[in-house]
Amino acid sequence: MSSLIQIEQHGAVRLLRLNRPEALNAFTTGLLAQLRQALDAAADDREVRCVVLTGAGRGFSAGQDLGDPHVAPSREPGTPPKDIGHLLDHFYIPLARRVRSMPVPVVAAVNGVAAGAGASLALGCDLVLAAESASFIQAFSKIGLIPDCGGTWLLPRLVGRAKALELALLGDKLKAAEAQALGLISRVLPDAELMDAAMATAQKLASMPTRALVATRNAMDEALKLDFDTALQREAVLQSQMGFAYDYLEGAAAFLDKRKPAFKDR
Ligand code: T3D
Repeated sequence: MSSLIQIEQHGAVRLLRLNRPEALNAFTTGLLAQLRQALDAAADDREVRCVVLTGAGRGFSAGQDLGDPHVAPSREPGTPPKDIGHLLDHFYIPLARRVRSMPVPVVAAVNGVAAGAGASLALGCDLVLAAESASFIQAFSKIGLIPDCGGTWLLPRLVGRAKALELALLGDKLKAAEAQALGLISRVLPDAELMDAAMATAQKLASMPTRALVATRNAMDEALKLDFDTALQREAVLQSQMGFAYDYLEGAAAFLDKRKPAFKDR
């Protein structure tokens, strides 16, 4: 594998860094394929208990690479337009599903601009930390597209319909602090502290009961589609599963023994 994704292992934390800094980590099909492979590998590796996603250079990701020959519209008169729906079917949909179904928590460390599908990728992660100088841009409308890679699902759920539509229709740059104030992301840090904070958060998550953390994410996503009573019943089913798992026995025993728990379920 060439190095469009830089991969580092820090204890139980897998750090994945998008690595096309010369184009603000815009997604080519090659980068998308390597990111998917790297996420699959992290999901399959039982030693990995948290994944951190970040970008090399001054950007997180500028979204789809608009010059990628697989998707760039031809300028030759009479050439039929390409069906960019295939790009979604083969790359963005599997990627968005992969992030959302990871068997471990995923932390986005947004180091700079996150535009278009780059913003959707970050916002689809479980926790989103951003540098003060980072920004989020729903760039799609500016080029005649709609939010993708989960954007239409994520935005209204994160900030409500009115603000989601304002962001998506106008496509204005949202600074990290504004994104936090809206509830779009969880935390903003001074630029120099972003990676240390993201890695410390990831190490903390990695030491926690992974199966319960992932079940919490899944239950919350599912509950958005359920009425209150059905959500209560779903909680009971999941809690019953958690109750039979090693981590609950360990967590409760460690509390009573006044010692640090050693969780291992995944
Ligand atoms: O097929 C499909 O398109 C379907 C899928 C769609 C999913 C999407 O993500 S659609 C949205 C695509 N993204 C954009 O429209 C964003 C385009 N980029 C920008 O608007 C700006 O670059 C930013 C606001 C993100 C950052 O601005 P700035 O001034 O900080 O940087 P810059 O100078 O514009 O960019 C730096 C370099 O990155 C530059 O290259 P150069 O001139 O130094 O050689 C620029 O061309 C390149 N770059 C930035 N974004 C992209 C890109 N190259 C290709 N594609 C990009 N998206």
